[in-house]
Amino acid sequence: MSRLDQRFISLDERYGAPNYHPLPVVLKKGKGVYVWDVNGNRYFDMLSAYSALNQGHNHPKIVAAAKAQLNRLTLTSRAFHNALMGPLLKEICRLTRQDKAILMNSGAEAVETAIKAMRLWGYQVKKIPKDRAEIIVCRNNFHGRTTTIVGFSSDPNSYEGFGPKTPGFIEIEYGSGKSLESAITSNTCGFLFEPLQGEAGVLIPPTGYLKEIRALCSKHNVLMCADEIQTGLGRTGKLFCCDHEKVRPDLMILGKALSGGLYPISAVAARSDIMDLFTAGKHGSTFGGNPLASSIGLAALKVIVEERLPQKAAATGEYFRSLLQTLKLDFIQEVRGKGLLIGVELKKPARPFCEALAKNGILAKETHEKTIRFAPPLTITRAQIQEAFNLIRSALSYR
Ligand code: IF1
Repeated sequence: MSRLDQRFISLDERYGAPNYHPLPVVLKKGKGVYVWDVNGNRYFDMLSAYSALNQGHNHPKIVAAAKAQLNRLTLTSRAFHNALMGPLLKEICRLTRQDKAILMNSGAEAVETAIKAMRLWGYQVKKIPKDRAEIIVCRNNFHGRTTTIVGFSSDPNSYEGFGPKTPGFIEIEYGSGKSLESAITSNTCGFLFEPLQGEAGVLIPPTGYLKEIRALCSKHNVLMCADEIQTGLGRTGKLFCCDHEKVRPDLMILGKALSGGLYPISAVAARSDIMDLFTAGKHGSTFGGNPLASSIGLAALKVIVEERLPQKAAATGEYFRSLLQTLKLDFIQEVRGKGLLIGVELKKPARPFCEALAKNGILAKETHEKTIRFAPPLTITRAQIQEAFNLIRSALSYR
């Protein structure tokens, strides 16, 4: 670590809450799949801000849209209309094949929005008795950090010390249709799930699970709500992870790459009979749907579609996984993933390996102690994958 690094790290440690345990790398520039630290060293970004940078760092088209809008109008107030929110809502609806959408900022806010929508629908449409609505969630879920959301997390590190938990959430086993069906009651309004569990360690449910839960939700009049914040917008090799089984949820939650990493933008898209329940005053946000966010969101989606990023992720992801499978190292338990969301599960703690990777020019982060997650921008080329793999191989073999 250089003295320059140490200067910035000391400031973070002296003045910041210690709520992260970052690798000792201080970044100051990014372009495409690369980032540079304050000493001028170049790295492959294999985390992509947890999939917010599917389009790569500083994508020129998204940056241009943002710059143009910065000089025009950034924020109005939802008390008035603006000329950019509508086009973004329309594009989100077209891509998700949903009727209506609502714009928020962070992912957690969009999850909260979906929870409110499902409860409203439960009371007003399904006629669940007052304050009795239940939402089913999965063990090892990750949906964000608000008090309500951490209250239904099964990770003590997320919820311990933040009680009392918000009532009305029922936990089931992930990947089991049986577990879902046996938890449904007449008070169940919705089922909130990740089509692939990211934070839990890139856990892929059994084939047919998405179709099965779609059928169960329809059969029992329960809203199916997919959190595609991390898996959506191309990451897993389809535009949405639910597309792998041609399933359309009743509500879809988007975030992260909806802005290409420039700005926090999130959304919930759903059927109009659900979304129309949000009448005036029932929900809102100062910044949600503002002109700057809308212009960035439109440009970010355009890049995903025009550059065929889902198709690219499918092909380069398969190539990357096949290279990783050739690593014959006795401490590797499993290589798994979908598209460019890849987990390498080790038989021992992953942190020292992530530190070794960083020294070799690869930025990746451990998840759940023993899994290294590789999730580069979807713009990464085959040649870049090859180059990155060589660095990964030498870092892992050397340790
Ligand atoms: C952290 C993980 C990723 C998400 C899903 C909602 C949200 C997230 C499926 C909330 C956010 C983040 C947040 C970040 C770490 C990160 C993460 F490691 F925790 F699991 F991506 F892999 N639903 N995920 O993945 O979105 O409010 O943050 O915008 O909290 O440290 P947000």
